[in-house]
Amino acid sequence: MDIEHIDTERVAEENQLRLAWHEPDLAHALDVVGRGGVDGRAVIAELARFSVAAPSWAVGTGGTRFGRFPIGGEPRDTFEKIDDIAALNALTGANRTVSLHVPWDDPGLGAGAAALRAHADGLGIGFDAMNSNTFQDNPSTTRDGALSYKFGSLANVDIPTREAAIEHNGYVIDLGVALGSKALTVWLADGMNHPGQASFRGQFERVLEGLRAIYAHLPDDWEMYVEHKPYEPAFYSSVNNDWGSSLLLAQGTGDRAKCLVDLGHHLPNTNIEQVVARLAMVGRLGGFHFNDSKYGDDDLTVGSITPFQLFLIMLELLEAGGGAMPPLAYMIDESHNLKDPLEDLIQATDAIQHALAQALCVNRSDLVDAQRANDPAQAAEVLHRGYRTDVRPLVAEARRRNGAALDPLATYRALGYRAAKVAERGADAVATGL
Ligand code: RM4
Ligand code: MN
Ligand code: MN
Repeated sequence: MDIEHIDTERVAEENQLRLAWHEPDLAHALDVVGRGGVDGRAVIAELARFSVAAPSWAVGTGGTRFGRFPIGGEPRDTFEKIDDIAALNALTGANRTVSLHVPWDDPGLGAGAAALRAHADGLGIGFDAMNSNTFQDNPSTTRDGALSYKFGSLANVDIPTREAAIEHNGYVIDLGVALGSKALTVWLADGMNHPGQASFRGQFERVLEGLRAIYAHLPDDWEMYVEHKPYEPAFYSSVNNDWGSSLLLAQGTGDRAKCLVDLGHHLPNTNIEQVVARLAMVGRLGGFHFNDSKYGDDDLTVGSITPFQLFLIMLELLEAGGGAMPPLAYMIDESHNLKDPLEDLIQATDAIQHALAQALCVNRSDLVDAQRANDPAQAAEVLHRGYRTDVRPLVAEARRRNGAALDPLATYRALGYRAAKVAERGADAVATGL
């Protein structure tokens, strides 16, 4: 496959330079995990199988309300965003799908969607969950500015506004069908900034009613995910504020309505691995957004702040999937304010693969034995044996088997992708999105 500016042959050449030390490192890693009773080849196979979607809005630089510092060469349209994601996937072998946010990335129904799908197909990229946007006013979602989401979308007391929000979600589903997607993610900004502004109960009931109307539009083989978040942009209360509310909404909507866990959408110190276990236990875990956070919805690089927590979350996901990653809609949801967005996505994917590898290196039957023996010290030993394993050669090998790079960041830099894109797209090209 010919991927513009990331030539698979060049990737192979770069790999060749590293094989002399990769091979002995890999042999050693397989020995080490084997001594712990873990089949290293099965770990590599599961790593090679796993893929996480890249969001269309993350290939441009992010920013805060204080400023944005674009790096140049950003994709100018959705087609170029897919080009960047194909380049990312050529390096990682683990980002085989894109998750679109509409209307930021709206190809239009009919010919537009068909052309985008053909472009993505040609690059080996599929379409993961679709994201709707009723948290901003856009002409295409507000009947050309005739109404506004300032006071909410599905929770709004104004009936035409609620209807427009439902209609927009229906449109996003239709678009997704044309692209080959199988799921809709609904994240709402609805809530309150001021006590007394609205009725907690009324808002929740209206959101539930709206979700049911959207669900009625869902094809039989589709799922819908509701994504909770405690605050921002609503700073007093959010309608879908935590996993309890999210579960109520999913259960009240229908069997194929599930919850989405975003790692940055929890109040400080929340036990996220327990949230994952609970939702999986009742069959309502459907989507997953990776990032990391120090304070709130910081959208920092996966694994950069709380790597041990990420490892524990991976263990719960593996538990839910019977030793393999369960078939959820996985996506990276980060904002790249300082790094080159593609470099951050490479590092995020790498961090996910490392945490998964560490979790796969936990000897699960030893853990169960320690739990049955009421032996927390031994349980900790078993966990640490997995967590402290140097899994780098296993991850690199999984990538190599997918035809991707042993060292994706160094290879990205060696291939000069960003410089080529600055030359092609311009030093002032800025992507759409947040
Ligand atoms: C939200 C949430 C959603 C994402 C938007 C842009 O905080 O994480 O998943 O679509 O941001
Ligand atoms: Mn998210
Ligand atoms: Mn978020």
